Amino acid sequence: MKTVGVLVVSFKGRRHDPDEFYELVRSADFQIKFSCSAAVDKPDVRTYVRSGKLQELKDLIALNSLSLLIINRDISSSQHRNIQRQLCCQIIDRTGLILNIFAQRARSFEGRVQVELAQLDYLKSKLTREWTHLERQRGGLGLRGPGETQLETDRRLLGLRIKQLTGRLKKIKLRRSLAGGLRKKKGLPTVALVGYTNAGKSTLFNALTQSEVEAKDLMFATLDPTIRAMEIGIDKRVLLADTVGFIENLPPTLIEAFAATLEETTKSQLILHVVDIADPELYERINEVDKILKMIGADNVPTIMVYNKIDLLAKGAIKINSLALDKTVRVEVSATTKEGIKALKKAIVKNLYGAKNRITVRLRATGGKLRSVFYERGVVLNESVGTNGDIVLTLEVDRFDKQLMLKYKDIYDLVPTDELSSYENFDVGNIGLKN
Ligand SMILES: Nc1nc2c(ncn2[C@@H]2O[C@H](COP(=O)(O)OP(=O)(O)OP(=O)(O)O)[C@@H](O)[C@H]2O)c(=O)[nH]1
Ligand SMILES: [Mg+2]
Repeated sequence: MKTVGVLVVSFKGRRHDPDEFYELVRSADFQIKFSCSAAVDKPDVRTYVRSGKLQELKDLIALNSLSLLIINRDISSSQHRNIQRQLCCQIIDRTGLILNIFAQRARSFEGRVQVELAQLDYLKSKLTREWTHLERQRGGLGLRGPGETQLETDRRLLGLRIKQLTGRLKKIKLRRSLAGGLRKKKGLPTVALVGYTNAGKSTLFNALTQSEVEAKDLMFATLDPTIRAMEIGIDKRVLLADTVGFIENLPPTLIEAFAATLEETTKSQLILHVVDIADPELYERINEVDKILKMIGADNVPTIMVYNKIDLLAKGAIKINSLALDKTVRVEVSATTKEGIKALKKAIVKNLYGAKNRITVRLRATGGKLRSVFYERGVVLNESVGTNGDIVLTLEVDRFDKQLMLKYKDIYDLVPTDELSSYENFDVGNIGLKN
């Protein structure tokens, strides 16, 4: 484990809790030798903190004979360069730290490509005249184009690699969307676990699917999405996706690189937003996650708020029900003791499938396939033959069946029946009633 020094910068008049940052440092497998804090009005343009602070840092670094300092903020390339030069040690800023963790965690091919892409993007932003790392590489390769300066060469090489990786990601994404199409054909809806890092998504995933994916008291323990089937009631299976956790000010380069993975969330039929109920910054975290969901275009997916870790609350403590004012569906669970898991499954069923409605449809000549789909899904109550030889089916369908029916809306008619009330409930506009 490498030992490091950390610099915690806070802005005067604004509260800052460094715990999350320490957690990040620990999650990157670094051991903190010293932590030095600085309160500033605004960052110094050249060195982020004042020269007095830099001197203090220099002494601490020498005293502990360290070669790495981690800063809890993002700094510009020139600040990076200036601080590095003055302290004579390597500097990592917040985005660099998060990228570092992601690089350690990436297992799948896609994950590794995504992280490398984000790293290159980050490097590009830090690429300055002083950048020497790539220069050394180039020396051996002799790739400089005619009339190019070193900096131009480096930029060009980075650009090439970025282009190559982006192309690769596109291919992976295509494959993923094909797989997604296959899943849809099987008629299984997808439910995505989403939430702040360390909220307990993977533990909950294991509890819901009886699997054993890695769940750890580390930030960003999960990087690659995992999808498993989950039984939720008789004859009902859905696909559950465990996804990468979010964090405040998630570096944009990461969001971009992970867009394909995050699509799992955007395209899902239901989101389980997992929250650590024992987290003192609960509401800030919820807001942060909502913000990112919006950014990736998943804010319209129906959501259940899952308040996890209720075992950590003292018995009789005020739970979220009396605290939260929003109208969304809420369930309280403990992924470790499994309390509330049944209620959660019920909420999922209710949310995905909704109430059932009875409808009658008349299939046209081409409707044989749809008839077998109905039978496969077990929604047929009655079948008869209409006057002109059409097949007339009475069905009991839920919201998910209705979505499936949309696909076939050209090969059947809804038949008006006496049960007008259930007809109205059916939300016919949605599936294209022929009149
Ligand atoms: N007491 C208690 N601890 C829990 C519960 N659920 C999860 N944890 C713990 O919380 C920590 C984080 O759990 P994970 O399931 O890895 O969290 P995650 O949301 O998947 O985290 P990332 O993948 O890092 O985003 C682990 O140490 C779990 O054991 C719970 O219901 N009660
Ligand atoms: Mg996880």
